[in-house]
Amino acid sequence: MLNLIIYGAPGSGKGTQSDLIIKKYNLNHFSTGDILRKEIVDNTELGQYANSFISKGQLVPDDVVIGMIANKIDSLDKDKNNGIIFDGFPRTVNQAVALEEMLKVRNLKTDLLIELIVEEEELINRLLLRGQISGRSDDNLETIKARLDVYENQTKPVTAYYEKLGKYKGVQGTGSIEEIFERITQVIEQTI
Ligand code: B4P
Repeated sequence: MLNLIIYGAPGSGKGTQSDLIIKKYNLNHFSTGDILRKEIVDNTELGQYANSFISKGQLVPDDVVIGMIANKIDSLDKDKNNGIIFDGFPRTVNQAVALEEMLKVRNLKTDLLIELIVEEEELINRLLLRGQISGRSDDNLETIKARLDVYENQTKPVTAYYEKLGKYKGVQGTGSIEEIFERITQVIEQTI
């Protein structure tokens, strides 16, 4: 069993690398961003509520995303669970504390947080490029800058939390997708 957090700034490639990691290690993929976007597309009440934050580059309130992740964990078939990738969660220290607690009471734990390290100019370029095709309400320059501010102020402290737990590993997130995946694989192999 391998429970992994893939962490990084907006556009650092969390979703991109998660797709490769889940295939190689046969893991469940819990992406709070994907779950919220599905709610937005389905125009549910939760989707409308979430979009009022996402379109401004703000975080969706902790209680909403924490509840979503708890439901996902409880929906797993325990006998067939090889592990989970948490992608884009936790994004605040509050979420990190809640995640560790909800795993503990279910006799589970996180093994590793992998940060994808990418400089700001590259992040902005990637997200603007994606914005040309994604149709996402948050891939425009103004919202990208707001997301990067939120990341600096609210999400960054999550790394110190996992450093203290001895579970933090940083990986350079620039280069080809395959090169980055190779770096991530090396870190995972040192852990399992
Ligand atoms: P997310 O869906 O998590 O969005 P992201 O940070 O933009 O994505 P990611 O880092 O996965 O980037 P990707 O691989 O796609 O969240 C969106 C919003 O939802 C948040 O801003 C927030 O409002 C809300 N939300 C989500 N989780 C939440 C939580 N826990 N709490 C509160 N609110 C929450 O890559 C980006 C682009 O780069 C892609 O176009 C990709 O093709 C490209 N790319 C990837 N790797 C590359 C490489 N090596 N070289 C060049 N380009 C690359």
